[in-house]
Amino acid sequence: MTKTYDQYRESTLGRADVEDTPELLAYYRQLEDLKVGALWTVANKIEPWQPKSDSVPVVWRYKDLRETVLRSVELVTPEKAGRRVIYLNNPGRTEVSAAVGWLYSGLQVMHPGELASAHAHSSSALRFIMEGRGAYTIVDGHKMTLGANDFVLTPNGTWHEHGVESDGLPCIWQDGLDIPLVNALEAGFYAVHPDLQQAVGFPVDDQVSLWGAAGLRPQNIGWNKPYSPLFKYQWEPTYEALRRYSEAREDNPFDGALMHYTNPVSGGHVMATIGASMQLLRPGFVGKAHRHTGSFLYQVAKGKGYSIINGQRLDWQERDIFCVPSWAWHEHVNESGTDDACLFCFSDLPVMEKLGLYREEALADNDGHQPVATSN
Ligand code: 1HN
Repeated sequence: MTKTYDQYRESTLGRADVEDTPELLAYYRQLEDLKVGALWTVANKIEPWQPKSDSVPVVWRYKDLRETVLRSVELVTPEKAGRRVIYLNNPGRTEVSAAVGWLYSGLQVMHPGELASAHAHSSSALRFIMEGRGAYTIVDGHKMTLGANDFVLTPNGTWHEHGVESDGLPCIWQDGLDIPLVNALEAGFYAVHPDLQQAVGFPVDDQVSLWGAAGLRPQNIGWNKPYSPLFKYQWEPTYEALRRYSEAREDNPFDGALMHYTNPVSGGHVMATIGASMQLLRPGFVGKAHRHTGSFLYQVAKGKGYSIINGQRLDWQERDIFCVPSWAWHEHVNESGTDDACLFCFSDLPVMEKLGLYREEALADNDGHQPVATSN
């Protein structure tokens, strides 16, 4: 049987183990002058035995954030701010403004009658609607109306803008972007639309009309862009699909009933760099612990429960957001004995998969459950 990475880890054999001597220290200084370095001085750091995330597990509770986010309406306008957003700042990732790993997230608020102008960037983005009425997003001339728990794409390179109809209610949604990743790759471009606002060129919600019927593909309408033509995934059919799935199959031991939002043309992830899923934890579900590569940001679409992440218990309820850093042990529990819980999640899974970096492991000890070190 092959050894697990954990079993190899104890050995120092074959690892860099060079002690400093005055000659070596002088040599290192010479190397520095030449803008080079000796690999053995950094090898153990740059080649970790296994992923060691700088991100820490965090839960952002909506009851703590909501009022603060709403207060920004009194302080700045969307015109001045560009986007009126309070972003999630993981204490281990403040230098790159990431919520977890290479993913950015924030809460954006708009009042009825407000508009945020059109722009485009190399980052791919998504929105998950948290509350309000009358919100819309326009993506490359396609206008979409948005309600709570709807999920919308604004892929890499598309012109996009948002607003709330004058007869709506204040709206708050979660933005998710791959900005830290695109910046790390030094590949980011950004442009403001020359007219500040784009024209709506199609019937409202036309992409949903064309591409949103499960199992049906429109004749004579092509799509060859590297992201899903179905820009909006509505809550009701998503929840219905999850309920049917959970009636048709046993739970997955780690995730209950989990479905990926997909590109209806390819069957693959919705965008090249960001994937998303919704999972249903049936009443009383107690998941087992596993870990995998990739960074994951969850929003509680429905219900109440907790997750244990690297031994830390994080309690959550509807609208709370929490993160699972790469290679962190995690297990989810639905605390209700009567109601299901639903977790929306977005991640860099498409990147991990495409680059051949996805790896997954179940916790073998203790019947698959972590000891809980701290509660939060
Ligand atoms: C962006 O385009 C939006 O379109 C929100 O609403 C947040 C954060 C950084 C860069 C672009 C939006 C953003 C963003």
